[in-house]
Amino acid sequence: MRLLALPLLLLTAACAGTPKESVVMAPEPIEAAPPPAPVAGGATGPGYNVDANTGEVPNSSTVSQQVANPNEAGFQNYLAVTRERFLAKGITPATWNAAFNGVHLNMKSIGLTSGASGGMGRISTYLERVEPLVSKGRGAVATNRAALEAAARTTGVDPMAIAGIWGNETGYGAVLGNFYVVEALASLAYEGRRRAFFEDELLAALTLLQQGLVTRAELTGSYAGALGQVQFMPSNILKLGMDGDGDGERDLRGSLPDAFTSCGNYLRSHGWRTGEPTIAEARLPANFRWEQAGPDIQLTAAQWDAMGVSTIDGKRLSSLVPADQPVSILLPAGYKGIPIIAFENYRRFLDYNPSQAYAISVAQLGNRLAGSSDFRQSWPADLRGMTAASVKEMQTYLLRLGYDVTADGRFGDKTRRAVRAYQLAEGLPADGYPTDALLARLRGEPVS
Ligand SMILES: [Ca+2]
Repeated sequence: MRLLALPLLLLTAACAGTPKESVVMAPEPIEAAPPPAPVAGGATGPGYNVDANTGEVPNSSTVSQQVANPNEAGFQNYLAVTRERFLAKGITPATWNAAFNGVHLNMKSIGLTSGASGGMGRISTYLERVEPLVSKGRGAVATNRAALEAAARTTGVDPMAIAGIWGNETGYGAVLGNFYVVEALASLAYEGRRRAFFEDELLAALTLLQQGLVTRAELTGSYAGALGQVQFMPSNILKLGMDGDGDGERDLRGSLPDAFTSCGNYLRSHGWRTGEPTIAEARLPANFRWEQAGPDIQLTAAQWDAMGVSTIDGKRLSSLVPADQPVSILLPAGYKGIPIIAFENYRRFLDYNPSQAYAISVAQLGNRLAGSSDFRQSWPADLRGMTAASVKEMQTYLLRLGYDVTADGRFGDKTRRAVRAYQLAEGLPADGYPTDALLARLRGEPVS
């Protein structure tokens, strides 16, 4: 995708702490995360919807409400209102003034966060990035092995899982982002679709500043406000940031031990299971029922074993994780592509960034850095996935046929289930993976 440096920059935005409902930052996910809450009401007219008499924002400004026409005057009005609320929450005027001196509405942040959702995204985009990150990562890992292993000892998280996140988020520290995150977060909060989320992060960023944990210059990061080597949102630095090098400070930008330990701490706090794998290439039995695949379907390791599913090396799943662990089989490119076993630890990467493609990419990079060979099965030649417009058109047809979908152009679990049901009804391989050929069938075009 895009320019060389841009993929990393886009990836950097959607990281630690991006909640599940996020769509704004998921970079070309295989399936877009669920859509944001519907915009309530919607601002009318230009600018931020502030009552002319009272200067107050209707229904409290923390209510998500998309501003129809973001502009500088509206932004400054919004800041004036927000300032008062933040001072009531303990931010000092000095902190606020220092943080907001010279801050303007950043339309680039808004554009980048709105543009990266819908459609199916491309697993290929991620997979193409894995191999270069493997070769680059070998050097980065060798140089920093002691710090990675120390972080692993402290947190119980696989050091190569941490390296996989480090590589994917910032190219091993090469691309940390150059947005002033106070400006980015304030702009995104003002824009309104996810106001409460970005206001919380803005408050956290100002708290970091006020507590002297960062300088203003150090609040430089992604267009969506993520910071440092492993791209933590400010609230996660406060909650989960750790001092890995023992100097008493949590410096996730300048200190790799701090960044690695914090990253491990994030994964641990979300339920990382020490010593267990994340993903493995699957070998499926000839009679595998495609409708059992998908991130929304979990069977126990023992159940998959009983069906004859194994790793590509022939290992039983219950030899790798407890027999009762819920496990999914993923088909990131449909039944013609490579089947992947996704264990519980895989889901910790989704906690970091709710994009299946992202999580597969991180997991595979970690596996490769740990010495695994590349996938042995092959991907289909065309890995493009559908555009948002095509997904929307497909959803419209499915809706007309009575399937439970929303015609929003986003490919999530609901659409996956509808596609699967349609495929079953039509006697097609029910992998829940829509293609342009499926859309052609729905249109009534001749099926090749
Ligand atoms: Ca430190």
